[in-house]
Amino acid sequence: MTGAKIETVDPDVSREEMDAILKRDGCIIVRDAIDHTTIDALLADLDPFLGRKACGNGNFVGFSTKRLHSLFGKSSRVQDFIIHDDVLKVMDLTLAPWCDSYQLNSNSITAIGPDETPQPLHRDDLLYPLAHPSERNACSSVFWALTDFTEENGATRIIPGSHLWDDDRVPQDEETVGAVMSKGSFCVFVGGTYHGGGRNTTADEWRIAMFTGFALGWLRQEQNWYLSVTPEEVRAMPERMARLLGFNLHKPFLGWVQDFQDPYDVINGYEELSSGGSDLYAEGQERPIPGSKVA
Ligand SMILES: O=C(O)CCC(=O)C(=O)O
Ligand SMILES: [Fe+2]
Repeated sequence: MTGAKIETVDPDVSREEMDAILKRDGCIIVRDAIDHTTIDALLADLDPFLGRKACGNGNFVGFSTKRLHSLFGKSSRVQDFIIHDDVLKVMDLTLAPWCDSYQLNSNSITAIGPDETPQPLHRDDLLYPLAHPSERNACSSVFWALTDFTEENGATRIIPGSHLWDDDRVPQDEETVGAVMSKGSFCVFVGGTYHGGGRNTTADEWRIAMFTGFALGWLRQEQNWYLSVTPEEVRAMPERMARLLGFNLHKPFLGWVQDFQDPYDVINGYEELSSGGSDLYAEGQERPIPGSKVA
């Protein structure tokens, strides 16, 4: 330990205070942001899948850790943790300054079981060829505590301030701090922050997290949502959720379909062909203007 700590704030913390902490530390814990009833309902939906899921078999994915993916088809509660106001407030601060719209990068359950060894320390923005420190944050990671996170059961280890380090500095275990937090809280860190899953020294406790990663809207997403969710599932979602998955047009014209249509309109049944296209965002327009119908 170096004396560094991870700041814990209440959900009603001001944007200014949160921004200052994130800029300085690269990480923050938001305490008690979701109620236990919602968590227990999610865990009940996922329990059969987690029960039969095998543990990982590798240094990075662990040997006593279960990872569950494609959660949208497994529980209707998943979106409550993604389009959560407090989570989006952090993304507005850490990603919105560098894109028109940010997007969901990855979503999974990480359940660290008894006897797990620590995960190697890493930066989640290793997905992208970035030099550090980078003025533009590429991605931000959210870990929802679906159980209490303790020093003993594998709370994520984070090095506050390491988002400001250059690429030569090697992170040391002694520099990490455990993201100790109560069930219903979440920790967030920006992409350049060194971290890793913690050691679980308990005899019988599973530390269960929902990982929810976000990235700038102009980057390739870590998970390919277009093949992970069905069109029916997308149509049943709130618009914000569908757009975060990538059924969205990033200004000025990234990701269009057919004749410059917004993917959100197309997945919802817009089929007309345009007569040749027009500027997607005319001056003063909040939404793209789809091509006009061929007569
Ligand atoms: O489960 C954790 O606490 C951290 C996992 C992680 O950082 C990862 O898999 O990238
Ligand atoms: Fe990670």
